Amino acid sequence: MASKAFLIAILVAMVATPSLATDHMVGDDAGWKVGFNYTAWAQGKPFHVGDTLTFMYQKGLHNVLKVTGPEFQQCVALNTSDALTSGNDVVTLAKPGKKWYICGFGDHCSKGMKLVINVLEAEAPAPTPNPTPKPGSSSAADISPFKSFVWMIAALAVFKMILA
Ligand SMILES: *[C@@H]1O[C@H](CO)[C@@H](O)[C@H](O)[C@H]1NC(C)=O
Ligand SMILES: *[C@@H]1O[C@H](CO)[C@@H](O)[C@H](O)[C@H]1NC(C)=O
Ligand SMILES: [Cu+2]
Repeated sequence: MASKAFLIAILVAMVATPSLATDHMVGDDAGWKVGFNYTAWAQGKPFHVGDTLTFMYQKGLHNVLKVTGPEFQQCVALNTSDALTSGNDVVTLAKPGKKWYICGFGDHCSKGMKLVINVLEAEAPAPTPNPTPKPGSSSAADISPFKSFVWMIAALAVFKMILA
């Protein structure tokens, strides 16, 4: 019974489109520091629900505060109780919309340690690339042979379990 449930779970997992979550290393190699332009860094990068932001910095020299838009504009954080301070802070983007982050140390925010991003809905499955369809080819060509194969094996396994 348990293995049957397990196989069904595998099937469900295969049907559910895997989400392609991305980890965004804030500032790339520069990390989280003063004098870096995080607006320019974020420009043109798509951020989606389920993605993560990683803030890398030397612990004790900076932090990461999630703030509101007005706080971001003024470089103040009214509520610092949720400050991230590990130096390797991973933030999961849980909801769509604008998110603002600043560093709460000294004047670091006004010296560039401020990041605003716009989080989009979870990424839709990438469309199957189909660059050069052969004229007259059937629509079955749209299904990847590997996927069909995996499906067949899984269906056979489940069938065998049910009969057993
Ligand atoms: C940061 O980059 C953005 C976008 O390229 C630009 O508009 C802005 O002026 C820059 N800020 C600073 C402080 O250089
Ligand atoms: C600060 O944020 C924490 C966590 O989000 C919240 O529980 C707390 O009530 C907030 N405090 C104030 C003064 O807003
Ligand atoms: Cu700082």
